[in-house]
Amino acid sequence: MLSAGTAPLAIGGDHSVSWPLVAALHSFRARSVTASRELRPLTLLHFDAHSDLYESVDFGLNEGQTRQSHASPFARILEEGLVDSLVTVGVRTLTEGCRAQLEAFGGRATALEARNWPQSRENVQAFIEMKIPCSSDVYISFDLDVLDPAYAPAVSHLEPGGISTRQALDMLLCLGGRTDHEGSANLPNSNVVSSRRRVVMADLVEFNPRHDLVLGVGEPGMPRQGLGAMAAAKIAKELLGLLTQPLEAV
Ligand SMILES: [Mn+2]
Repeated sequence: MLSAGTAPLAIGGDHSVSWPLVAALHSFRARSVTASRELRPLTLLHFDAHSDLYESVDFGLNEGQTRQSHASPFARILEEGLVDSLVTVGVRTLTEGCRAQLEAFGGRATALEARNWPQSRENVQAFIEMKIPCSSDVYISFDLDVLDPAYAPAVSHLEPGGISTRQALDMLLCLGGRTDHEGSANLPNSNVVSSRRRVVMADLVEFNPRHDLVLGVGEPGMPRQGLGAMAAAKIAKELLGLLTQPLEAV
């Protein structure tokens, strides 16, 4: 898909999928370097209740410590230098070990905790301006559990105290230079972003329909809608709206 010039959105799976996806993007970018064309910096914008930075985890499955799971993708991505920087937002589970990992990666990794979420659109924009260089290519990794369970209970690791769907959308819209309206999936914005941050690939992960709250049960003729499924669909639509820029165009 990358070779065909499209900017892919990966949907589904747990967070372990992000490591191979980012590795694929890194390898594609490395092949596209020419003498006359330098790579733009690559920033990974990571929405998540968790930092997913564990060096390794023992899940108690008689497999011992594993370094390849949904708890560790961003440790591997940083170790392998697959991105220039990692910006994690909405996190609210930073253990001492995770904070130590963040520090170990130095200035390449930063985290915006949910409790410090900017309280206005202007401050969200200011955060993006500060953390993501204007000339950046951006990979967005969106773990649905960044949203508070009140908005998206359809995840495996429920973590209260999260951000709202509105707050997540505001950051996506600010990233795309759109603060006026939504529905950007219907409005190709290639002219808007050509000299700005360019979202080149994204994933939306950790949706678990078995934990969803289904609305409309028992109402004859009414469609049954999952609360978390609706939130995921909205996020997917806005991610698609950001992925409209052909990769060849700089
Ligand atoms: Mn998570």
